[in-house]
Amino acid sequence: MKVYINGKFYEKKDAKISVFDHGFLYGDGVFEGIRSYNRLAFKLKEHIDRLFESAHSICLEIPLTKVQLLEAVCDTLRVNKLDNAYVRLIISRGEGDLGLDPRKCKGNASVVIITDRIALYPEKLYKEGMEIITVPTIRNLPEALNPQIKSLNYLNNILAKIEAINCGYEEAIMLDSLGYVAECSGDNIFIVKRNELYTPPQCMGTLRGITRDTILEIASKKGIAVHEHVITRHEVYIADECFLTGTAAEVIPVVKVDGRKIGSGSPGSLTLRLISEFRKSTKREGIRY
Ligand code: PXG
Repeated sequence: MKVYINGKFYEKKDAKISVFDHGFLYGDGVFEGIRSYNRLAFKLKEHIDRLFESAHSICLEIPLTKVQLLEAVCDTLRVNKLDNAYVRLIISRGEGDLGLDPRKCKGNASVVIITDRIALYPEKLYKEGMEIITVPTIRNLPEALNPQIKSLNYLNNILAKIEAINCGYEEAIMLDSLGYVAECSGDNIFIVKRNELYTPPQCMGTLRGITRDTILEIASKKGIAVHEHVITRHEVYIADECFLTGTAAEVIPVVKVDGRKIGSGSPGSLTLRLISEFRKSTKREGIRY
């Protein structure tokens, strides 16, 4: 597997970044997780737009244009001869000194593109649904570190993941500072009640997920009502269906939350329909490479 670093390809063992890079020292940088299906990079433009927004928000100048970055992602996929892949696109502040001051980072930000084979949850979980729990760590306050910024500092999410794993679960519901359901450690959350969809609004400490947006798009095309509305844990417990969305997990049903069975206790019919529609869209949409 070859890794792209600042315009050059390196073998995995030689793909290295300085320990003085502020991405390593402080998590000072931004990233995206992208997938490709049958040589179509799914929603690549949307991921690159979000990356530029994250970078702009932290005053980080990406040393490539959007078109150049899109080409670099496609080149990396081609060089690695990957038809189906997971892509990690990382922009870090670059090499500086041991202080916080980003002005000390001489030269450009570092651009890294790593590709890998797709790591999915086992297919069984998509058929039978997963069990998740609410964890004590709340999502970052938007006023402090806005979850819209996909920064390299993911400790907030990692703490939630650790708390879920310590309790024997793979994914965690994170609440916002008011106690409403925000999202999961690496996924957005949806519930279904009376055949209508509900998902927390993005202003409440929730990342505007690209998979979430794809589900909203599919729902509107199919005439399914969607409410971007605050959700309480109680509303999750009494929902007819629940599912999570994310580039890594795609769309995955949830059948138990905090020990409460959701709906019938197996993946709901609307969830299964949306999984099927989502998979169809990954087959026809994207940037060909
Ligand atoms: N919320 C958070 C906090 C995320 O990190 C999503 C929602 C879903 O967004 P997209 O745009 O992918 O639909 C994410 C996704 C992982 C992993 O291993 C997930 C993400 C980043 C890194 C790793 O599951 N982000």
